[in-house]
Amino acid sequence: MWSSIRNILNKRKWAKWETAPKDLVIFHTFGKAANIPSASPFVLKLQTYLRMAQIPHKTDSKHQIGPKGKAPWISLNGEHMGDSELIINHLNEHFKVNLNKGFTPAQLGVATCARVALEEHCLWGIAMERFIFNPTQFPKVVGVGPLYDKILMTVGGHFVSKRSKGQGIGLHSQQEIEHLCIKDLRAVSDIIGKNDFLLGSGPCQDDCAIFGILAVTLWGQPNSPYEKLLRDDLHNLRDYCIRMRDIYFPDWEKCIRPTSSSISRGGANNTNKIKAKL
Ligand SMILES: N[C@@H](CCC(=O)N[C@@H](CS)C(=O)NCC(=O)O)C(=O)O
Repeated sequence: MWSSIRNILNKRKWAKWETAPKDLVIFHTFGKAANIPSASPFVLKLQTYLRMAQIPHKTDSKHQIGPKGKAPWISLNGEHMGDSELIINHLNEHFKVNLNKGFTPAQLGVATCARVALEEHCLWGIAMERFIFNPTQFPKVVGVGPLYDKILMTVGGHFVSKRSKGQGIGLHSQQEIEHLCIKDLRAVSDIIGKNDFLLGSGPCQDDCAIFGILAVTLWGQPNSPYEKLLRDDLHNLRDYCIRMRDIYFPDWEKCIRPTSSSISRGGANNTNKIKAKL
């Protein structure tokens, strides 16, 4: 019932996107965060994919929540679509993109498993850290004002608590959850090893998703055990984030929301200096 009403209201609200130029992707997303273009790993994933695939797009942060009740979503040639992975599959077909050339099915299988471990499992540890275990930090990343922060943390905390229990991970203790999620991050660190990218010296499609989660862990999760792990221990993951950022976001500073408390990380294409600062 509610979803039918929502669909009718949305159709009216989104009518303006139906007249966008042909083949221009309208990328609907949350606003910029401090230190990172988006605090949402799925938004950052899709934003990275659009850049990797060089697909023409325009960003809209007015209509943030899409047809599946989540961000990111896109409008393309009069159609609206949600879910980062389904969107990527659709754009691959529509624009004849293949970012997986040169990899074997076995390698791509590993990439899928790494992506799913981070997006569908580790993500819950990250969300619980943000909204439940350490809720004073997340407003510093996304916060735009005390009232908004309060609503976000109250509503977000309610949903994360409920959904993480539905997923299963939310039934564990904080210590158990951290143990499980750190295990995921260590597994991805082992897969990347000394590679520049997930599967080797060149990127594959799933690098956008891996970057989405890892970048949020490193730059969007202050004072969390996961941030600490990447900064102090899993240096190949930290360096991977810096590498992806420098390659695909040479305009990173323009993509983030400036705040007085932003961590100084130097300019883009400045990997060594940045490494020294991290
Ligand atoms: N599977 C979806 C997940 C998207 C998602 O969970 N987005 C979150 C932000 S990180 C969201 O919009 N949450 C709002 C809500 O659940 O109400 C995708 O890949 O796009």
